[in-house]
Amino acid sequence: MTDSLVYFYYFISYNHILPKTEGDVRLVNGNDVNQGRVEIFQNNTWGSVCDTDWDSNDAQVTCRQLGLPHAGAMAVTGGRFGEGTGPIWLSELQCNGTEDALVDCAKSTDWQSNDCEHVHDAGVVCSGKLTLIFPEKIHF
Ligand SMILES: [Ca+2]
Repeated sequence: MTDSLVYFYYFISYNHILPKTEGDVRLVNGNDVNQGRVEIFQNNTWGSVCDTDWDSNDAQVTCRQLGLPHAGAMAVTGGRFGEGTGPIWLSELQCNGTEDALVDCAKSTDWQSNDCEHVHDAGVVCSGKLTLIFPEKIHF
């Protein structure tokens, strides 16, 4: 399949059909389906991840969990994909980059035990294809 077909399949399956389970992740408000604000499903509610300690290892795991290209995954900080409105479930994630899911990563704080604010919502860009990024919305 071409990349766009893969992304289309991802978009349909992950965002609209498959039931949500604890620890699922999704990307919100990106310019393409391979990027966006990271939200994780916990306690039947989608919530954000704080950008404290958010780095490329954490981004790689997010992309791998979604079945998206992860080798050149980039961590996006500072709520650049917009600010969420739900709980801020996770902060200070310490992924080593090889985990299959964000919930498998070590973290310095427990679920929702942080004083983070949505202006610090974390995001990812799951491929190194910089042409997919709209530069007016992301500034590294
Ligand atoms: Ca980290």
